[in-house]
Amino acid sequence: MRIGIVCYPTFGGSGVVATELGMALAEKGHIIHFITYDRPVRLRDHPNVFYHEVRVSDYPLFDYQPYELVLTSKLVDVAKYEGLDLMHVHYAIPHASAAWMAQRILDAQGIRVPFITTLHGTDITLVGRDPSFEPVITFSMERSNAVTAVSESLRRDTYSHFPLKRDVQVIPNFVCLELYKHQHDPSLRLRYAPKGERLLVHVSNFRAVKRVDDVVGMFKLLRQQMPVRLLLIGDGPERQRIETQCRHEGTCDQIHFLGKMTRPEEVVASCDLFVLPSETESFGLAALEAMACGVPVVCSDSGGLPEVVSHGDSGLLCPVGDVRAFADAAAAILGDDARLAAYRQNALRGAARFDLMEILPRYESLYAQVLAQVKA
Ligand code: GMT
Repeated sequence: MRIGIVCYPTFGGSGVVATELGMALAEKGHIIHFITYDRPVRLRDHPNVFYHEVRVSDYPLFDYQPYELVLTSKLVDVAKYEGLDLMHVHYAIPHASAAWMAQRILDAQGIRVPFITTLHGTDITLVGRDPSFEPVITFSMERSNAVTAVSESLRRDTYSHFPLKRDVQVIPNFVCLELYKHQHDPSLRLRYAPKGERLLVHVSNFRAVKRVDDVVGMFKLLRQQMPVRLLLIGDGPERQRIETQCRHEGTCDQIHFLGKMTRPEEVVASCDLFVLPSETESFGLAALEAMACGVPVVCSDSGGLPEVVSHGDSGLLCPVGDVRAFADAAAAILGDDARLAAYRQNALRGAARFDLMEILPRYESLYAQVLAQVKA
């Protein structure tokens, strides 16, 4: 199949999932065209993969550049000249409405190209709910040839936040287990945990919804119980404030800010525990990636996280905002070598449920279904 993939090219989970899906489809022989405003961070060179940049001009009349329109035109262009069989857009805003408009334009020229919308999280739970977006999101979901959500929780949220009548199919996020290794890197341990301390790690885009303050809060409580160090990977709006606070408190030798990384799993694999105290998380791809490295997870019991992390098995779930519960949960996992080893094994086993090899055929069969409907 010739598939056009639209996504955000940044470090967010939706872009990562879209990119890894495209790479895996390319590996299976499909021809994949990525259409977005920058090269997706995880995109690797492959003979079956092509990247089309959506360039927005800076015409002085526009206070706000019309990205959605330029994206639509690019979609029409790629669909027409590369002979796309279908478009798969990740994150509803503004990709679903752009795909719908492209579809209408192509249709007027006698070219039928269906599109699938994959909902990822904040497009439904935070941004999409905003009344200034709602009518467009509802409409473009209704008009998509298929809609998928990355967890049961997100599917439920979609129906509770939007007056949607159509079906939404759950296809969970995945991880390519082959790409992950489970060994500690001795040099990394020496750098960040030189006295054999337990090593905690958090990866996010440092938005308020991630509650990075709680990571630091639970860490401060935990270090009263055992020698620990914390690695914070990623960057975003909250980082500066939290880093400044750590400098004032003199904890820079214990908390390390590593910034954005293209392959965070190379660091995560050397850590003992992944912490994700998010307010809400439709799935929690970062938690799954940690599990795929054999790292157990302490996370909030909100959104789709309980679908990914099994309480008392691959990690522990805590109430949102309860830093004491997070610290106690971390202590329970880290306090004993044998228990930590068991959690590590369970994390690996838990991640295997989301192996790419299991999930990829579900997307392929959805594509085939949609194409068959359009041809019928
Ligand atoms: O919040 C992020 O980390 C970015 C965001 C995105 O769309 O790029 O992530 C959402 O999609 C991910 C991939 O499906 C999910 O794993 C995240 O849980 C989800 N984030 C939230 O729901 C807050």
